[in-house]
Amino acid sequence: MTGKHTLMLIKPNAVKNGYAHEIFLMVHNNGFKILAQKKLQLSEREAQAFYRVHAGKPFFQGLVEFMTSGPIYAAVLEKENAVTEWRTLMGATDPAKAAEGTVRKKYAESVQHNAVHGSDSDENALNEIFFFFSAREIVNAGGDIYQLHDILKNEQ
Ligand code: IDP
Ligand code: MG
Repeated sequence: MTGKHTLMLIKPNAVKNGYAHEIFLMVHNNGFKILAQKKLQLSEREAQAFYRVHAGKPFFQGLVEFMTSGPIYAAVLEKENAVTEWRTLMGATDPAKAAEGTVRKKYAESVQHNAVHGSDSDENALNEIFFFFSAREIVNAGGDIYQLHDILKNEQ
């Protein structure tokens, strides 16, 4: 495990509300390198696959509908201890419980419409990064080649 990378999504509500730029700035100002990023809209099958660990939960169908409702940003963030660092800056899933100064405290509207996603482990981070980005895209993004090598090694 590298521990240096995580996947961030900026969810449809935050993009629609015009917060994407401010969220990228918060990420940058907190010492993350934005290694690669893209704007896209998820299909139903993609959203179901990305959130498959939640399949069967009462909020699953609503989550898929929400996540496919408009464009999102996907980004690979790089920092020491990236998964924990980004989850700390992102804040709690429920914005009512999110700490002051976190992204969700500022920009989330509800538990479902909570503005951003972050991976929850190094292993999931690698899987989620490669759900959205090819190795070629990451290499072409110009990240630190030794750290990239760690990512690619972990993909095997
Ligand atoms: P996380 O995004 O903080 O990791 P997870 O438990 O992995 O939280 O849930 C994934 C996403 O599913 C949440 O970010 C949120 O959008 C949605 N979600 C989670 N729990 C609920 C709920 O109780 N009601 C509605 N949506 C939920
Ligand atoms: Mg999660």
